[in-house]
Amino acid sequence: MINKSIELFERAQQSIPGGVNSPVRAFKSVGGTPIFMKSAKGAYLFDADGNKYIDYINSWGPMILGHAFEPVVEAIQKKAVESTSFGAPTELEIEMAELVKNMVPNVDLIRMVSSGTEACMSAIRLARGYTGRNKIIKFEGCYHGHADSFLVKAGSGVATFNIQTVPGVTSGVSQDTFAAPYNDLDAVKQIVADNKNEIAAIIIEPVAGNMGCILPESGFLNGLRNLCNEEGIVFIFDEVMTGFRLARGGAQERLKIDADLVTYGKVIGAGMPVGAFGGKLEIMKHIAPLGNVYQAGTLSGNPLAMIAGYTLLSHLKNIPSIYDELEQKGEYLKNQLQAVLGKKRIPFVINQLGSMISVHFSDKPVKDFASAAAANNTLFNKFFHAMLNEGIYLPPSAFETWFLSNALTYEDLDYTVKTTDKVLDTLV
Ligand code: KE4
Repeated sequence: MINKSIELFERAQQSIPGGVNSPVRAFKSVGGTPIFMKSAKGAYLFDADGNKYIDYINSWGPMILGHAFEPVVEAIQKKAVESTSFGAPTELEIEMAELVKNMVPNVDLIRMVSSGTEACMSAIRLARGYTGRNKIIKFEGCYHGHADSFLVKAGSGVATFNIQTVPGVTSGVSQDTFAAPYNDLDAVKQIVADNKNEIAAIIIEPVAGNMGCILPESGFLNGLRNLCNEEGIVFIFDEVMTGFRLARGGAQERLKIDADLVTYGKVIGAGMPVGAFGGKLEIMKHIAPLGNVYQAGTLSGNPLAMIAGYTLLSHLKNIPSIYDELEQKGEYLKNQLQAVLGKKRIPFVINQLGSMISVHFSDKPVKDFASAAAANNTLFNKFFHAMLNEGIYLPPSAFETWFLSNALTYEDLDYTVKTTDKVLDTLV
């Protein structure tokens, strides 16, 4: 029973576009009424009607240790009474930058912003300013936020709503963005060869999470790294999802590849608005006020956001067992789902790395946007609602990764697997 959500959704649409402040929350691709949440604690969400859900979205990534993690809540409460913003430098921002540098060794300088979009947008501008080149390469199905340059064959909500070209993005902007298939190194090499000395940056989700979870094939990222070295292209890892999640040092540590610039969001803010971009001094020294690549933000380094992120990152840094536990839970969920799905008469693929996982009803590997789009996503949409009705909150789109929090118990995981087994029998 979700009468309150239905009522709130009606009301919300009178004053908010589509009734939501971010399109992916609208359940447009899966259909039905978005669930309005009232509170959350640990691995569980509680909606406006009092229903409880096991959460596999975790605010699209930030809640890696679960909702309302006490140390973070207490830190915010304590900091709030000292003012919520100064618009002036603070020691806390230095401590936050030093903590990130300690966790991510190849970052010499890091700039805080207020969202992943801002981080990626700024990183691209910096790469263009540093190289003097205009063009960028991204990958079909990857999502780097809603800055104009990125809304070309993007993932997440752009893919979910099948928006081929986003109105308002001018041809002047989109002509400088090339999109190659994920895992297709030859396609990237061809674009670079056709645009010799014109490519400023290649930006990639090192493990993609915006077309479901899609892993880089062996040699792909190293091939891009070598290509960038040979061609003087800035290699940007968009770690808004993977940062501080796949390892303390994120995908760079996990996959043992150094990018030139790296962007962060989500976990770095513990659910408060924080993004960041950082990298080698050689490049970062071009950012204002050091250099002339202008980038700014009234609330960048905001004390509440900083203390939230600093508190969460400190836990992740100082309790290494967290990553082992997340690893084991991700593997366990994948193996158990594999076992129950394997007994069904439906083709499926499970992609998983650490605490990122997705299920695709596909009879072939899902290794790029085309194969993710070719899966039986109609079945996924029915699966989504069947799980939701049983109290399991999955991302409302086949073009999203699921995120595990370390607050999930093995009972939660077992219930998820048992419910998957049960609902699929009713759907196929
Ligand atoms: P934000 O501007 O939404 O903080 O971050 C943009 C962004 C950048 N890079 C990656 C890899 C991302 O996944 C995101 C945002 N992720 C989506 C979920 N697919 C955010 C959810 C939403 O749009 O509401």
